[in-house]
Amino acid sequence: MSSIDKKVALIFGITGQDGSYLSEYLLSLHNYKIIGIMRRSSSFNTGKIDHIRNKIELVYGDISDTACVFELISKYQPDEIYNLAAQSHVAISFQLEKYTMDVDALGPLNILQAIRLLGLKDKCKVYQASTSELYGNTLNTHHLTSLDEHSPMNPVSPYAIAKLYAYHMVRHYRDAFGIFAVNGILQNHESSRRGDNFVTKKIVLWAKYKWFSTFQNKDIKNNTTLRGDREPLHIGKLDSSRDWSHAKDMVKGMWLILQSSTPEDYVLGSGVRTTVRTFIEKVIKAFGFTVEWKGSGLDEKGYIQNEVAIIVDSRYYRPNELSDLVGNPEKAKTKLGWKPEYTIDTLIEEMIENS
Ligand code: NAP
Ligand code: G4F
Repeated sequence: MSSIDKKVALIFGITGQDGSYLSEYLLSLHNYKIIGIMRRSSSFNTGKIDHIRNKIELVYGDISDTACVFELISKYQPDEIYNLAAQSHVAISFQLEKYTMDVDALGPLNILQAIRLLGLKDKCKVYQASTSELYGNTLNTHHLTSLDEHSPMNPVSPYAIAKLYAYHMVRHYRDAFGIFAVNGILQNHESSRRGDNFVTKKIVLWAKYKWFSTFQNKDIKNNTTLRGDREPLHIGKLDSSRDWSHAKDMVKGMWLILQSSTPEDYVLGSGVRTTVRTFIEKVIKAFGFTVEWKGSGLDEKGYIQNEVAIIVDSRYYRPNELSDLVGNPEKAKTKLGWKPEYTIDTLIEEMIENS
């Protein structure tokens, strides 16, 4: 296919976990020209996309800079925009309230306004990275078994409040101006490319590099000992649960959502909930060991071979905790034919192998 026939995809947030997998996925389809927007940073931030750099075009930009967003959209006239850019850490949003609002709420507005004011309504579709955080503790307060597109939204963090504004703006632009703008309401998704300070990656990095010592062999279960210089894991709420998928499965869903004949919002997730405690147990088991828990609350500790390995630490508690999330992806499965390939166990395997 010649470059003239290719669709132009503009990806905000290309240097992040999802941006890197989405780029790989679009490249595998062979009919996309990919323009990635990267932020200027004091050290290089392209580690997750360096392997595909010669197949994509990278430009500097910032989603909170209105003129910059207008100029980029005007210059590239994209067929599809994927907005994955965000201050994406929930706990940190309690310390960066306004910044999180500028990037996560007003950033998407810049994109929507540009499409409208540049007259690109019939040319350009836009995907907004919405989140299961929008629901807050609705599962508990409304006695629901899972979260779908109609579940009440009650955000409990500055991050979720900012994302809720963007979610509604996307729907507003769709209804008021006829723009093909859609929300993917995604449950948590992880991988070896996950940021190091999200809980799953933090646990995997600790196990692999701070507690266990593995030989250069794929059979880690039978080739692991304890490190001589091991350090315990400091962790927050052990009994919070999340619906963890692999990011590779999620980016395929993002693309499917944009290919639909009608613009609609979709929930993506595995439909399986796992607590932080169980995630830790599964990771430790993958190394061939078991953990024994003693105590409760802030006094609880995890022991491996009678040695303190996990310490509950209030530094990782949030001012307002979202304790339970599990999605119902039935609409995406039925209407889009979306089908995830990873399970929680194969996700953990991939994370341990490649982190
Ligand atoms: P991530 O790894 O933190 O990536 C975020 C991306 O946004 C990075 O490329 C980052 O650039 C970029 N970015 C941050 N501020 C920006 C700004 N002002 N202008 C332009 N780019 C900016 O997040 P992710 O896990 O891939 O998630 C992708 C999106 O999905 C985010 O919007 C997140 O909120 C949302 N989401 C994620 C999950 C999940 O479980 N992963 C679930 C639901 C929704 P740098 O590399 O320079 O930092
Ligand atoms: O890994 P987390 O920081 O992810 P969280 O807060 O669920 O947010 C992620 O998923 C959202 C979708 O639901 C995205 F919108 C968002 O951008 C991000 O990708 O924390 C998961 C759980 C929480 O309950 C947290 O309190 O783990 C608990 N936790 C316990 N100890 C910890 C820790 N979280 C972190 N980051 N670090 C801890 O030490």
